[in-house]
Amino acid sequence: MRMPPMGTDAISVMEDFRRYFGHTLGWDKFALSGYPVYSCLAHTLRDRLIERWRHTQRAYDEADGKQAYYLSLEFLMGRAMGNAMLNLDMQQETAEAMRGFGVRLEDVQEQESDAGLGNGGLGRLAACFLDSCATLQLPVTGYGLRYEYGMFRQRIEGGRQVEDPDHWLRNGNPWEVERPELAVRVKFGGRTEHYTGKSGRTHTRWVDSQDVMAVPYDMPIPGYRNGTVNTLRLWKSTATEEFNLEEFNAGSYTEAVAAKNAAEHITMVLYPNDASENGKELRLRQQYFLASASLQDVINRWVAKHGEDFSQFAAKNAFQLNDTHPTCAVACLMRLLLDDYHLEWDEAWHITQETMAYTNHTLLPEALEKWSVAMFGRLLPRLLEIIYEINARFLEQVSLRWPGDVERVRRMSIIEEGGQPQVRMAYLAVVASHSVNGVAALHSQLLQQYLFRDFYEMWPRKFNNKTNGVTPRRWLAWSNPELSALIDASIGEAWRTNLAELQNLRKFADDKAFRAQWRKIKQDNKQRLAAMVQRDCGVAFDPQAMFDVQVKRIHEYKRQLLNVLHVIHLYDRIKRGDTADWTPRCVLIGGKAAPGYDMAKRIIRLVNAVAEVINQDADTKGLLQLVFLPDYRVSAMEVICPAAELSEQISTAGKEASGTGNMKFMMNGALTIGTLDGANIEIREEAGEKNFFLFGLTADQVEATRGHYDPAAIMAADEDLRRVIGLLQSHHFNLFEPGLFDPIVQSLLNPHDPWLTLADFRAYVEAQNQVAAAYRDQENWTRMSIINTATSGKFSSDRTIMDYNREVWGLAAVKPHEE
Ligand code: 26Q
Repeated sequence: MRMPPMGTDAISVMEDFRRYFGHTLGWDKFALSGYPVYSCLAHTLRDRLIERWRHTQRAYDEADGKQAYYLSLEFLMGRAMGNAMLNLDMQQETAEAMRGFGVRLEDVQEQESDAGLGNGGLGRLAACFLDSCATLQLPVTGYGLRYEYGMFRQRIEGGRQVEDPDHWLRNGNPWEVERPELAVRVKFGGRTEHYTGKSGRTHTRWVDSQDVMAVPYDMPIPGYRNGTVNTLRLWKSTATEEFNLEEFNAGSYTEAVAAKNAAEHITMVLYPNDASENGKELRLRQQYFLASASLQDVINRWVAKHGEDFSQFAAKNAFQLNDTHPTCAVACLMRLLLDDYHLEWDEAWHITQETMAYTNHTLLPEALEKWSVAMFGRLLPRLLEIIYEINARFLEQVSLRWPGDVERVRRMSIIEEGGQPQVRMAYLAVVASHSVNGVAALHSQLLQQYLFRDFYEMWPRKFNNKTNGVTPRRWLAWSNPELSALIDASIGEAWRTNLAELQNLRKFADDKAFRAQWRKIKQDNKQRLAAMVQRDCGVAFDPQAMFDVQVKRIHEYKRQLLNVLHVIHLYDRIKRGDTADWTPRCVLIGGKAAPGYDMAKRIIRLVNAVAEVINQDADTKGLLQLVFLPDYRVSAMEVICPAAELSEQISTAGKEASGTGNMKFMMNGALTIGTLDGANIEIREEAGEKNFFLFGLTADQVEATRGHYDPAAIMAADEDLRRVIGLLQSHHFNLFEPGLFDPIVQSLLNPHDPWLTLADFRAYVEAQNQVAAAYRDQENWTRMSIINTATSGKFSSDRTIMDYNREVWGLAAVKPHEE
């Protein structure tokens, strides 16, 4: 069907909006506010996306080139409306149209709830990657789960984190399109049996299974002003039709309803842990459900187009595993090729290895996924058989290469033997993939040195690095419109799709008038953040003070505690009257704690307790403020990162795989105080060491310190630290609940503290003193700020995706054509 292209001008927007308002959605004029307006505008914009979506998918189909699939249990998309307007280049027109109805566009956008289908870095990385793939016009599809409940909403009550369910779909989701006709069936439980096929060959089939349906919901992923719209396909679980019928006919009404319930449970809720909480059966169900549905979807399309000839499959398909979470995909693909299409093992294995690639996001041992063989076998009997076969063939290779080295074979086995044998998902991913990467240079190197040492020895060429990046569209163009306009006026607009162009800003660092404009914009952004802090914390931040920010998941390795110790030290200095040449600071800490992570929750209580004492003490006035900002999420970061002046990236060296918040802050002109960890190292390389506040042990020093770490000796040598710990021990911040923070103090003083927090205290305080001194010279600070933005080009996710594409996927870009 031929259709004229839809207008993107204000008049067209108004017409469509009016039509949606009056007819389709059936609201009357008294409702010209709030959610109805949002919904109608969303539909109006969505129509423009869907048109481009059709053209893009048609072009991909006709090009018949290789396609890639990004498999991830998390996509932390945030809001879609602003992104749609930005990428369609319809911001001005839409704002004008809304003004025509007497509505403020900003208010409309506030109606959208974040799509919070992720925990943190790994989920947001997936979202940035989709934006870059669409912008680079690469045929990449995201596959994930459509959780009914995303990341919980965080409230603070009496200083404590309270979790509220995030029922983000309550009002419907205008950004998704249900595709019931593409539903697939996913098997659970049952058993396997062998049978002889027509050709006389023996095959295996998975029988007596309890099946669940996977229904896809597609979300459009627009590229930046290029006509491309890619797809994020999210699966929802539902009960199978005939299973229902059978049960109902047998008269077991309640059993049928219960079965339906169990099926729908699978995609009910996102697990809110960004590490650990291993071994939960529902989590394995989720992982397998995603893998199975996505692979069937790809294979169904393949067979529809090419028949059962898989000889070109590996040349035309690539799967990227976002950590081990979707690693069942390896066994799912093998099963489909072996059992459903009767390929020989070697051919199926070749295809699997050629198509699978694995990205690791953590070295923390508690985050490495293992599944009990017993549970795995009960839930996924056929997959376990396949994994055993993969392992047997793999271990044979190991013993051929290292004859007699039984210890090595034991170490490298995908199955960890013992009382309760376990499937090691990371090893399965490494064995089955042709590419294994870490997410920053240091992290990739540590993977080769420690976690995957044996595997690196066996297959050095499999291992590579892909330093993370973030999309400059959302994290600069959208979040910081004023700064973007200044950059456009100075160096043109090309930076939006070629971030290296920001280099051209360097020369403006020495331009006094430019610096004044730069400062003015930061000031405006600080006002905006101050308003949010006022609304959400009831604290009036002084916009003249330095904005010092640490937002990320709460975890001991990220060392929010080190930040708090420094704040307490500043407070102590104020109380002692040691305030000569003081640099006023507003410290903001935000982030969610996994609901079962006791220490993280206690750290939140500490931040709030310290904040309460500091903010109400008259002596700190104009010198120091501290808040814990509740419900840190994507849309909050859009306000926070343009306003930050100091970015806290203070993890124990070797523990933060990359970090990506650090990149958003840098792009927006914040200076970093950080350890030599993750991408901080590369940020410092790009910015230059003079424009980065470095402190702390290196990853090597951290490892060398273990075993003879002596916090008592550090205390003995440091009067400031003794005073800070003394304040904590004397219950200065918890007079009404003595003992509350004792576990925190104990962990800091423990010689086995894995995070070596006190080891870095002195160096951190000294680096903070340098920060304070540097801030007093506003001209030079602004210079450094400009240089940070100017040198942030490397940290565009466009660069990361070009690296993946060049070295792992090998896709050709495809331009959509008009009908
Ligand atoms: C595992 C088992 C059971 C339930 C949940 C999980 C789980 C879920 C999410 C484990 C880990 C995650 C997320 C990890 C994560 O976000 N890692 C971060 O990834 C970023 C992108 O590469 C890096 O920048 C960060 O350094 C890394 O911490």
